[in-house]
Amino acid sequence: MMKHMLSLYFVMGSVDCTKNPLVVLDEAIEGGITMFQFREKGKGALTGLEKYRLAEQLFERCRARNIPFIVNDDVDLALALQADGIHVGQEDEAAERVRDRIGNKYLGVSVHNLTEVKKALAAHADYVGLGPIFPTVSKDDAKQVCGLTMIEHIRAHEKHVPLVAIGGITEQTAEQVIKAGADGIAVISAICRAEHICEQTKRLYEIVMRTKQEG
Ligand code: TZP
Ligand code: MG
Repeated sequence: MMKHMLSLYFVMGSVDCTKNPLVVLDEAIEGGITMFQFREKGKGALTGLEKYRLAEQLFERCRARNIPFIVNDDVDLALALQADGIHVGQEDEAAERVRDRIGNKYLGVSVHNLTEVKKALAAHADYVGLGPIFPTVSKDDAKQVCGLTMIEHIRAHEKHVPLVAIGGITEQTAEQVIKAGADGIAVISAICRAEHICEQTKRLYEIVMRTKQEG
C-alpha cells in the first residue's frame, strides 16, 4: 500500500509554481500522481494564515481525488488540517516526538544514509525519503548528492523499507532510480517546470509503473 503510494510523489509549494498552485496540483492529479506533499519553503514562501489557506485548498483537491496529503515540517499545520501525514527532515522536530504527536497518521523522514534509515525505522516512520540523488535546483540547503549507489546500498541492507528517492529526478532518470531499488520518485521541478504538466506527469507515471512491474 505505502509502496504504491510512493510511486509518483509530487512535492510542491507556491514558490515552486509559475502559475496558480491549485491549477498545478489539479493537472498533476489528472496526470496520475499517487501522493502529494505540501512543502511551503524558501524565499517568498507564504506564512501564517496565507499558508494555512493554501494548504486547506490543496488538501481539499487531494481529498476529492483520494490522493494522500502530507505536510512538510509543520506538525501543527498537519494536525490542524487533519492531514494524512507529515514529513520531517533530520533537522526538524525529532521523528519519535512527531510520531507521538500524530498517532497513526503517515510519518515520512528524510534520510541520507543507512544509519538514518535505521533511526527512522526505530521511530516508526512509514517511509523514508532519500536524497538528493542528483543535483537539484529546488532546495537551497540540499546536502551532497548521494547517487543511485546509496539507493542500492540501503536496499541491500533494508529489503522492505518503503523508500522514495528525491532530488533532480527527471523522465530521463526515473527508470534507473526504480531499478536501483526505490519504490517511487518524489519530484518538484520535473512536474512544476513542465510546460504541459498533465502530460509530463502521465509520462513519469508510466515510466515508474512499467519499471516497477518489470522489477
Ligand atoms: N529534498 C532533497 S532534494 C529536494 C528535496 C526537497 C528537492 C527536489 O526537487 P527537484 O526539483 O525534484 O530536484
Ligand atoms: Mg524539513
